[in-house]
Amino acid sequence: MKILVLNGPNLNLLGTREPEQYGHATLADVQHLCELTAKALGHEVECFQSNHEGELIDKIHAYGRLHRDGQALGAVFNPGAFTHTSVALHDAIKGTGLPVVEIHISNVHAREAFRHHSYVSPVAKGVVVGLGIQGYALAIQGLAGSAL
Ligand code: CA2
Repeated sequence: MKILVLNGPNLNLLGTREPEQYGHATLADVQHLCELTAKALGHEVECFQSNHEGELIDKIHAYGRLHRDGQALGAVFNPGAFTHTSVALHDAIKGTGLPVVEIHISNVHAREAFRHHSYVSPVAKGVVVGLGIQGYALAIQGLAGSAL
């Protein structure tokens, strides 16, 4: 089955700045970790990153159709700063019924107050926060386990 690993705005900068917040790993390292994790569970990942809200919504719609047709388990989604602003992403996840595990590399609850609210969490199956890029692997395991 396919699993979408979806990353939102500025996550293409991983590993280039703010290592105290996000570590030294790059988005390519995240992709490699996700591919290995999914393969060990008998699944395959597609990794997609965009800085544009509409492109993230289009990808959620596409995977909503794949999920409905029995070809995708769901998505692991780090919406970046759109987490805290996007009713449109909330509606896309709710409207498609795509199972989504939300993941944040940093512990958003230990940071600024504006990062404490997520529009995605109420429509996510689960949330992984503050465990670094290892959180992506845990989110994949959670998604795969909850589909059993
Ligand atoms: O902790 C996370 O994973 C976040 O989703 C990351 C977002 C932030 O807005 C959320 O509140 C929490 C920011 C992603 C930007 O990533 C960068 C990485 C390196 C350098 C600059 C930005």
